Amino acid sequence: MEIEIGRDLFAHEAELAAANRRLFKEKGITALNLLAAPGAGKTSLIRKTVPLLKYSVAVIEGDPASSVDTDLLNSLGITAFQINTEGGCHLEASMVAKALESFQPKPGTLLIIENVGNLICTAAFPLGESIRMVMVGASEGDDKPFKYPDIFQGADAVILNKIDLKPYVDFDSERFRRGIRALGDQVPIFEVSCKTGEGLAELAEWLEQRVDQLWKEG
Ligand SMILES: Nc1nc2c(ncn2[C@@H]2O[C@H](COP(=O)(O)OP(=O)(O)OP(=O)(O)O)[C@@H](O)[C@H]2O)c(=O)[nH]1
Ligand SMILES: [Mg+2]
Repeated sequence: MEIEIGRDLFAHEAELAAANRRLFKEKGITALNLLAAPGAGKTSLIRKTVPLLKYSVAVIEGDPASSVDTDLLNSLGITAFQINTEGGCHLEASMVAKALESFQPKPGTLLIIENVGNLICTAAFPLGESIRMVMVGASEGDDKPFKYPDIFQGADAVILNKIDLKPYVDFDSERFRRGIRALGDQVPIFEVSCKTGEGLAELAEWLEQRVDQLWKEG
């Protein structure tokens, strides 16, 4: 019986995600779901990468509480809207749809959705995004792909952040890459540092090409 309930829940979430996909299309928005553990550097990535992009960007920030990240981004001139999950460990498609009733990015916008910091629950709740990026901070350890495989499934890009810390935290990039490759696909892996800026230009270039391709595909 419990399995049935779980199935119904995930089928329902998949329907809501599909409805969001239609909504994004109607509004002319490309949505990107940014997934990572707390403190991996999601907001840092947004603030450092957005100025490198040719697209108009808007951000939805998902956090259990506070508007810290949204306030920071808005203060930097990056349009951001806060969703508080009131303690919830992930964003849901319905929360994003509701946010878009009051937050109206203009057509042609790349909408970056910073999900709640979490490597487990966020994997199970699609938001209707067409780009899914998963980020790990080097200080979290090179074993994350082995321990949290679900979050990496279906990712369009994997980002290893905080590479400036690699020597101090004994992070083995080869082991990390083996873990990703063991999941069976050839997803691009970008090594970056939001502190030094290393690798961000390559990531921004890849993202622009991906968005261009999605626009062409309609
Ligand atoms: N050394 C180093 N520190 C970084 C890097 N990127 C981010 N940080 C620091 O890591 C901390 C967390 O960064 P955030 O960007 O707030 O991380 P987040 O994933 O948005 O965190 P939550 O929204 O709380 O889940 C901050 O103190 C950043 O300055 C990096 O590349 N290198
Ligand atoms: Mg953040």
